[in-house]
Amino acid sequence: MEQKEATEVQSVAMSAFERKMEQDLPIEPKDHMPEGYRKHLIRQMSQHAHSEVIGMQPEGNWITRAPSLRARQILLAKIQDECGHGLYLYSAAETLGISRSEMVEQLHTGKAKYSNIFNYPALNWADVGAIGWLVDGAAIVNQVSLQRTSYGPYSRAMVRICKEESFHQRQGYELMAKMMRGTAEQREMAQDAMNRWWWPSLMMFGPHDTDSPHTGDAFKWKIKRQSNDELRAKFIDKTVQQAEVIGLTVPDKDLKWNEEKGHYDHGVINWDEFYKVIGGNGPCNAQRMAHHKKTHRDGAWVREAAAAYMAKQESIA
Ligand code: BYC
Repeated sequence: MEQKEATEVQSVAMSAFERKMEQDLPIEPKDHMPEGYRKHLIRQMSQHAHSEVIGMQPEGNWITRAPSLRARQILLAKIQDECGHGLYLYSAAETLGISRSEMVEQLHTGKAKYSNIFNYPALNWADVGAIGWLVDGAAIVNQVSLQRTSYGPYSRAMVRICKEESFHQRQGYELMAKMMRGTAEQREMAQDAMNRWWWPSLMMFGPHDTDSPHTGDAFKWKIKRQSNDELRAKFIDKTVQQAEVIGLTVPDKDLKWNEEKGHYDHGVINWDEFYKVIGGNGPCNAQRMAHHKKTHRDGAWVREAAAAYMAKQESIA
């Protein structure tokens, strides 16, 4: 009898989830949800949070070397935003029943990934522009789409993140435009940065749809609203025009407008490089993880102090 009742409760809860899905209503933390949906979100959201936090490293190197006070203030504000994005996303993921320390543990043991793009070095000041313009530009195309993702806390985090991300993209584009108006050497630096960041930025959207194992479930559960290839095409279309305006050349000899599709066709993406990088063997993987682990260890006293303070407040109340 008890077993029968439990099964009935379960099936009513499941149909409530399905009804919400059908009606395009957000799924909230206390709603019943299939285990696969919960796991899928934890994987994606924690990886998204890790990307925001690890993503501070390549640009962080340039705070003390920014060429003017204005540039330094802008870069500092941008990097602080990225940290905030990581925090919103960790908090949103925690509503699914995983703790922040478990997520960090998964990052440190290699179980959780972070975006391929942050395993490349930022070699000079033009790279700061390329990161803002191309990396944040790619991220925003993906994140605008995720504003309509089915999980309420994730979708709401995206709305706020997108507002900040558009400022990031513009600061990067402004920096690149300024360099393109500068000396021959500066123009060369900007083009070189574009050449190095273009292809890894295209990889940020993930493998082609035909090779993307999670896309099927992601569409079924309305976690993704547009596919990896659709979003990549959107990014290419708008970025090629922006490059032309400031005189940069897209490093792809096969790039060609396809009238029929209404999109650019692009050259072959080096997926061997992508899998090598996300498998832990990119140019900076070891450095990024070592830095994160050290900083996490060094910050242990802050977490302990915050926990002790909270315990004290609770004992007073
Ligand atoms: N990098 O089936 P697929 C930022 C993995 S940060 C690494 O297509 P899915 C910023 C994928 O995880 C913003 N791994 O997966 C911060 C899966 O492996 P697992 C970062 C990747 O989830 C600081 C396997 O490949 N944005 O803006 O359906 C400074 C198969 O892929 C990548 C996000 O994180 C990749 N690029 O689609 C500046 C967006 N792509 O998990 C800027 C949120 C794929 O089975 N994430 N993989 O081991 C998403 O939208 C989706 O997860 C993806 C992939 C589109 C990335």
